Amino acid sequence: VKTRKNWHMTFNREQLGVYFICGTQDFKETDNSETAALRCIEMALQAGITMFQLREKGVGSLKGAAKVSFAKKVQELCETYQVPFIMNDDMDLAEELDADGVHIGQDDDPIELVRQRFPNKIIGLSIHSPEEYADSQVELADYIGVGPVYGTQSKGDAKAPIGPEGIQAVRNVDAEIPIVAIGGITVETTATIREHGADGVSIISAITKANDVAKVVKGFKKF
Ligand code: TZP
Ligand code: MG
Repeated sequence: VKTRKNWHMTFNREQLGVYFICGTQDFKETDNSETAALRCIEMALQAGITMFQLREKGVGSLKGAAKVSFAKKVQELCETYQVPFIMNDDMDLAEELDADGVHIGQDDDPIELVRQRFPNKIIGLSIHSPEEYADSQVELADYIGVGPVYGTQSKGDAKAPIGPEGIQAVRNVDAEIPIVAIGGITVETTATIREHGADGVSIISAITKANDVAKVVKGFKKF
């Protein structure tokens, strides 16, 4: 177990409950992926997601000024619903917009530098296994994202699925650290995942591809 400081005074593990992640690339089958994304994000906020991460990344994602302008619109929505706005990977944009937090993977800026740069932001770090937990400075993070639990279509370079047992394996080495599970999660698998030690679930496609976003979000909220 690594001793952690309460970096972000307002962060608590309940905020990981239903953590929605997306970017316009997750709506590329629609006519206007930006409009579709904003509509979905607002429905999800209205239905009660507890945290939001902008992950504008991969094939078809916005770049430059278009990304900045889209991010500002998403941030405004999050502010309206008082839900933390977390930026994936893009530390410069997180600074420019003064996002509530950032999420980084093992190949992004080192967490030591990110924590120096953002002493008061929520920082999430991706962790795949107890070995990666041991090798990472998780004590500088507010929460860890553990997965992929199941197979996923939403991340091209996703690692091998770890199953609910993989969540339990990380929980077993740290009883306290806030954990959000990720990867192929549906309403149906959420109970099992939480029983294996996750404080919450982070989801892309189960929400972005939902016919009824509000119904799915409320389904995730029952746990
Ligand atoms: N990291 C590990 S799996 C994943 C990310 C970003 C994608 C999760 O998306 P989905 O659609 O909920 O499987
Ligand atoms: Mg990353």
